[in-house]
Amino acid sequence: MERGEVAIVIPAFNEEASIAKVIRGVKAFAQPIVVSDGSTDRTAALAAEGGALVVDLPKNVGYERAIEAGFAEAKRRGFQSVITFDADGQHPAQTLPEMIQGLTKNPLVLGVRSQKARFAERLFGIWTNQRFGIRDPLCGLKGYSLENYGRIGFFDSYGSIGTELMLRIVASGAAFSQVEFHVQEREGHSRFGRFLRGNWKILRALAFSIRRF
Ligand SMILES: Nc1nc2c(ncn2[C@@H]2O[C@H](COP(=O)(O)OP(=O)(O)OP(=O)(O)O)[C@@H](O)[C@H]2O)c(=O)[nH]1
Ligand SMILES: [Mg+2]
Repeated sequence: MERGEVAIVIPAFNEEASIAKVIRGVKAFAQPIVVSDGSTDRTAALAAEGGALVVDLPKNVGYERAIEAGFAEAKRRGFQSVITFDADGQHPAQTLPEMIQGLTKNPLVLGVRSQKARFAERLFGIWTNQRFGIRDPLCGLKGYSLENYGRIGFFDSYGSIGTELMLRIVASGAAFSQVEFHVQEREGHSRFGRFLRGNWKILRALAFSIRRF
């Protein structure tokens, strides 16, 4: 896959502590597109300075809708594939060559973290593993061919924490590969809500997913 064909979509909400370093890391492999939605720090400015394309939304729209905006931007600019990548420094850029290589063979490549932060994430993983062989459904590192996104038409419709497009692609019978990696320490606190709030959102998304898939 050519360099100009892959966009790295990075949702970033108040990630000024890590965004510059994350962009330096991924830029070596593909074009970063940072989506900042209502960040009140220098996230958007630092991303632009670092050489990322920046989608800067005026208000906070949440994780899925930020990624949705990144997919739309990548499609508009003619990229063939998107890899989603966290802005907090937890994803190592060294996984990208394997992810990009995987996308030349399958329309979906899924990251598998060395550890999962929350109880509900493990529960979600038990279900997806039994149902589809997906080991880490809530990993933020995932690669998609934009052909599937174009056909399906959206990334998320029910607050699936970044799992709906993956589940739709796999449920349609497409092949996928999985790439294991070591989670790096986060800079700053979770934007997602670590304990009760995070677990509750995940359990809600799991209930919706089981009903649908
Ligand atoms: N644009 C945007 N990005 C978001 C939003 N919420 C989370 N993110 C980003 O999504 C990525 C993952 O969020 P995290 O808070 O690290 O979630 P997590 O990795 O599950 O949680 P930790 O294990 O605590 O780090 C980070 O790059 C965040 O900046 C949001 O509302 N808007
Ligand atoms: Mg994180």
